[in-house]
Amino acid sequence: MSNQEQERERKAEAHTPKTGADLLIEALIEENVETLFGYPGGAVLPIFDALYKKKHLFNQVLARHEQGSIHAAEGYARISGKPGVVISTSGPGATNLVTGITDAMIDSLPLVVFTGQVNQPVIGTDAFQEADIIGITTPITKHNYQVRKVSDLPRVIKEAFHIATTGRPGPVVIDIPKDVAANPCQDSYDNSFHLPGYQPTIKCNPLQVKKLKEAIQQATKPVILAGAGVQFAQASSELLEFAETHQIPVVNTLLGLGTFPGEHELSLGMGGMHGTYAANTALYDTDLLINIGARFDDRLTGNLDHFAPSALVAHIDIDPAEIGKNVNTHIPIVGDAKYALIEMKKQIKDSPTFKAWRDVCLSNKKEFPLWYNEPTEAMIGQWVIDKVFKATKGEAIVATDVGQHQMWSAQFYKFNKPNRWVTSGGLGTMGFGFPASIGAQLAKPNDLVVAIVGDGGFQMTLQELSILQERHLPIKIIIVNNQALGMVRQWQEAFYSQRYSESIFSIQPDFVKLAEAYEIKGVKIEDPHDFEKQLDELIAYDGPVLIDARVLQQENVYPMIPPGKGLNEMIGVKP
Ligand SMILES: Cc1ncc(C[n+]2csc(CCOP(=O)(O)OP(=O)(O)O)c2C)c(N)n1
Ligand SMILES: [Mg+2]
Repeated sequence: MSNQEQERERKAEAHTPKTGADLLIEALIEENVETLFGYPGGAVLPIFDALYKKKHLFNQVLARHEQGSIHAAEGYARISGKPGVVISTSGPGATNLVTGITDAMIDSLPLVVFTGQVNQPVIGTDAFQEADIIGITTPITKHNYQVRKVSDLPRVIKEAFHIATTGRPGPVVIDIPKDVAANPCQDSYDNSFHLPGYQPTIKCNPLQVKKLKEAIQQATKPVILAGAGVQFAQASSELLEFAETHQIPVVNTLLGLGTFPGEHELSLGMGGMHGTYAANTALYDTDLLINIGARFDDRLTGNLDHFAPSALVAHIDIDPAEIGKNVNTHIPIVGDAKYALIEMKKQIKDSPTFKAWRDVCLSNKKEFPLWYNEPTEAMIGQWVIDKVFKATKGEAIVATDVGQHQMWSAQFYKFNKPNRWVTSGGLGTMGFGFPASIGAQLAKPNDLVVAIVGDGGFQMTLQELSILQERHLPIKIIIVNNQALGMVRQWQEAFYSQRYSESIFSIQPDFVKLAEAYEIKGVKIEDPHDFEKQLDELIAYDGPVLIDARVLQQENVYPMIPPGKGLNEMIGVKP
């Protein structure tokens, strides 16, 4: 904005009274919000107008669909550790956010979502673009508000940021009727609020840690299960120290990947349905399972009757509702993972060595590694991911969509650091990966971001290609293109007698032309040698790239715990 323009706006501002919308913008500035994912519409016109006057203070991103906005906000939150902020209009704008809000809720991502609402006098009359977003989002938010008085705005916004980012993070919706945003507002954004009913426990009870200490001293086969809670608590270095000091093997959950270095000797890799043999066998045989910040999702546990059947279970979680929800827990430790690990360090100075057990785990890891058959003619997904891992030296931020390519990414991209992995774990939301990569790149503009997507899921949100050129985001998109809904096809092959009901694409867009339509470099690669030859250059390319990597349709994700089976019933462990 030129000085002249600024002066003109300053004068205009001095003559117009402050509104609810102005206060909202003031609040965003006070909360240090830099990046905003918004999409305008009738009910939020006052908010977008207030934003216009302060637009130089924000990095505003106009996705092409509200689902794109919210997944981008999730990717941003996951990588930056800061809340993702979304503004949408009422009715269809708000309902387009529902999948992303649910996704953020189950994966514990902090979001503050502002939805416009119709004017208060017509609420409840089926007014134009009215939707009961409070009713709709009540089960899928950590908390939600409808602001009925402009003087409530400061408190509500302050509480919302606090609730979204503390304790177990999650999405908070603030529904703002148009008249509340447009009304004059005398208040300013102050910092006081009072939430006696919301006091997350950060510091765990040392007596519970003492119980864990005693359990470790009795154990012969301990295992650590590390989930996303370790990342949220920024406790990776404490986890590493704990595991190394006591030489306890570590299994990661899907969302916990990177919280413990994937290439560390003590890492057994991912556990669960498509986890490693070493991880699942350790979870099955252990006599002391130490869960740090994971929620015992059914894709991890498999059949609960076969989950850690002889183990004493300790569970550290900031959300007490998670403890004992799925798995009977003997030592509950409620609190922040970093605090708990520091407390453990204070209390557990020495422990027996678990050398014999550790050697069993490490020999399983060596003897039953993840595998694939080296391609000769056609590429396969696992191989593509392995090559991307090597070409990016394991340093990229990787966002994936949902399906086979996601599981292969989790298996073959070894994350050695936290804050590098963006995936939809709990909800398994197709269409998540590509917009989430945009949020990740905005959070870390100087880092290499790779979006690994399926040909199916990419088609759900590919309209966000517009943002890449517009914002100069050099994301490398790799479509693992099996011309199928691969994961569905795999299940139909294995469990539905190869009846491929609606899982194979008979036509697809020309993805290269599509990239070009958005002024992005696009390449289609079918031959493994070409892929190897071109990959380094494409990764190093100074700008966005879309790679349509054609892979064998019949390839399946192994190993696998078949549905309904237990950790000890894996198939496809060896070629
Ligand atoms: C929104 C949504 N709809 C349906 C599904 C069910 N589903 C899970 S994986 C999958 C196939 C994904 O296909 P693609 O994106 O091509 O990835 P691939 O498995 O082939 O790697 C489907 C349909 C889902 N997870 N999310
Ligand atoms: Mg596919």
